[in-house]
Amino acid sequence: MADKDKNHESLTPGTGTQTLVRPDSETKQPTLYKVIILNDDFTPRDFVVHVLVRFFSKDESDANRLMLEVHHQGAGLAGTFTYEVAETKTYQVNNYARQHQFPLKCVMEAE
Ligand code: TYC
Repeated sequence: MADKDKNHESLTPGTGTQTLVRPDSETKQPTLYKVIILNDDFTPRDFVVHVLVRFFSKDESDANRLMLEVHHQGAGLAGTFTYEVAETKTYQVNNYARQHQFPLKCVMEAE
């Protein structure tokens, strides 16, 4: 208590910290980015499934479903993230595929 008085904290009710609150209309939501995985003719299906499990935390059956969707439709949504997370995942997947000499690619786009 003596310490608190020294810091004048006892003059501020509550926690001793202040929170500034904006009206909802002024609160900005961060822009989200889609990470889209693209089809190609060479990357093995199993490798795509493995990538979806490893980098996008899919379970095996969701990963398999998404892989087939991409295989048949050309592209598919791997996930939606903040800018930095989307950028990191895109970079990691493209590097990982290149290291294994597969042409698999992800791209990101603003939602
Ligand atoms: N089209 C590939 C094949 O036939 C499989 C594949 C699926 C590749 C999804 C990339 O994002 C992809 N081996």
